[in-house]
Amino acid sequence: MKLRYSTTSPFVRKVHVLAIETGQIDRIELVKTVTADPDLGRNNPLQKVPALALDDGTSLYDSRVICEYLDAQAGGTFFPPSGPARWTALRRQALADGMMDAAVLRLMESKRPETLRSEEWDKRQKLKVAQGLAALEADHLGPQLDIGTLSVAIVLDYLDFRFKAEDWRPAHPKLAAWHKTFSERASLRKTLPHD
Ligand SMILES: N[C@@H](CCC(=O)N[C@@H](CS)C(=O)NCC(=O)O)C(=O)O
Repeated sequence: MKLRYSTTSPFVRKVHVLAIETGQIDRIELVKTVTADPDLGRNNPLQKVPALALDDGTSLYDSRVICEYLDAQAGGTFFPPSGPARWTALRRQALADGMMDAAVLRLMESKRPETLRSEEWDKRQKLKVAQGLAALEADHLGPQLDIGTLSVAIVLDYLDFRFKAEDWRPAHPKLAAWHKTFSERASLRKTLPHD
């Protein structure tokens, strides 16, 4: 299997951590890919990373699908079977992914020429992240590792990586305490985002 990846993408990092945790990382060739690479379209018509090229010539995308595939291959427990734990994990993943989308869009907007940037657009994305953080502060996150808690830890690290000046910790003390302990896992430490 070949994983098209970047070292900055929080979506890629979900897949990377899950592959480490389920013991499959050695079976995956990591192919560093810039999203403008025309070749990426062969593995993901949406031209986004992560994309996983399987040995049978087919490809999987996006991070949600790849994570569930790898978990199923390994008989893992990242996606709890049907029941309340499953819906909680999937909801948390949806929230964290949505916050990642909003944060990535903010970053892209900030890179446009100043005259083209929209303050209104930035405000809309910022609101999603702020409301997401408030929802996570009110959530009862525990020590269990599943696709929900993994995605939450990764979006918090991404905010630290890209928006260091907007520290989310003071207004979200419970979330900050949870993150401090949870992010001690070796797989998370090993995959911290970097340029
Ligand atoms: N929903 C997708 C989102 C993936 C995504 O947005 N990846 C970004 C990198 S962080 C990307 O490739 N962006 C390029 C683009 O949007 O053209 C997933 O979960 O994999």
